[in-house]
Amino acid sequence: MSGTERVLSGIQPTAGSFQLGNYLGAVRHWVSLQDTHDAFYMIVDLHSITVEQDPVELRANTLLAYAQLLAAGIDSDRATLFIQSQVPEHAQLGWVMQCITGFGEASRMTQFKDKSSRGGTDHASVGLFTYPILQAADILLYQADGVPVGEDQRQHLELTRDLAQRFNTRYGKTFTVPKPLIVKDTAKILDLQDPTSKMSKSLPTGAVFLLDEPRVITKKLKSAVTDSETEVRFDPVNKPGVSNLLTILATFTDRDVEQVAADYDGRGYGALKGDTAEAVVEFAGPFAERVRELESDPAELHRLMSAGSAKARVIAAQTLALTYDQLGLVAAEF
Ligand code: AQP
Repeated sequence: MSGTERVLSGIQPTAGSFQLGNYLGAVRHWVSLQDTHDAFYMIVDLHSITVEQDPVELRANTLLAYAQLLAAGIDSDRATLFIQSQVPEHAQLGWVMQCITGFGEASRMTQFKDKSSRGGTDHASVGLFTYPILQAADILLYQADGVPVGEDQRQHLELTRDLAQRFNTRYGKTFTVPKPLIVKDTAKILDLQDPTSKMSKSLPTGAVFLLDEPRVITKKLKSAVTDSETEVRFDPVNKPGVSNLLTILATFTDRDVEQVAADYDGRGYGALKGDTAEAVVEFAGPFAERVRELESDPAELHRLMSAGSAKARVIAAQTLALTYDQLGLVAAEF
């Protein structure tokens, strides 16, 4: 069902599988949002190339990401599900947005600082630096009213809002200024080996991948870093590792996290880890099976992708034409 408010979100094809955080913090909510909103979801392959990708893997991962979104419950009839690079207006509006962004303003984005520090700022690409500006273009192209954001994306959405307002003030009303969509129970899932940082596809040692074999998932959860105490308590500040496991278990079993914590009173970390692994495997097993089924028909996946991108492009082209016109760029008459 299409509602009146439009939402937009995206995921990078940076690995062969989504990790637990991508699902619990984002994709799971996208599935519910398609019931109440006019939903646009995309595989942001242009964002993924801000760090070097192997072309063969990127192609395979893009197809797999699409299959995973379908397997998770995104309905390509209800939501517009598409590939960013198949809609050239993203890169075109991205350039316009770069031209109205201050260098200092872009320099304040903390995610660039985090991600570039992994390999040293000198080795980071300019694309990684301007990533949030392309993200602004992604959102503004579709005149999205709301963007479901986790804490890590809040600063980028603020930049998007500033850029939309700046453009509208300078050149006349062109863009909808998007609002953050606060989704209830948006969990931030932490790295299992370093529970002070978030779980990430690109940090595989501490990540649980949904398409991993059940025994790998179980092993990773059972060896999650906790602390030297024995008491199971939900306390994200002092017990991030234990609280992370509680969050994962509570979300998969649809229960309140405090209630789950109470169940493990006096039972120790081993029981918590075992049950969390079981709950994740119970979801991941059938999920992986659905993905394999979808993957076995690549022609159908390509057909769905192209249809989604064509649908998205109709709106993107309208917004870009309006933007160019407002800027004073002369339209061709061919
Ligand atoms: N650990 C997490 N907890 C909650 N939400 C998360 N997301 C990612 N990690 C967590 C959310 O997943 C959506 C898609 O993410 P993305 O692929 O576009 O980029 P990302 O945030 O950079 O995800 P990764 O897994 O960490 O990828 P890499 O390693 O490639 O950078 C987003 O909505 C994000 O908030």
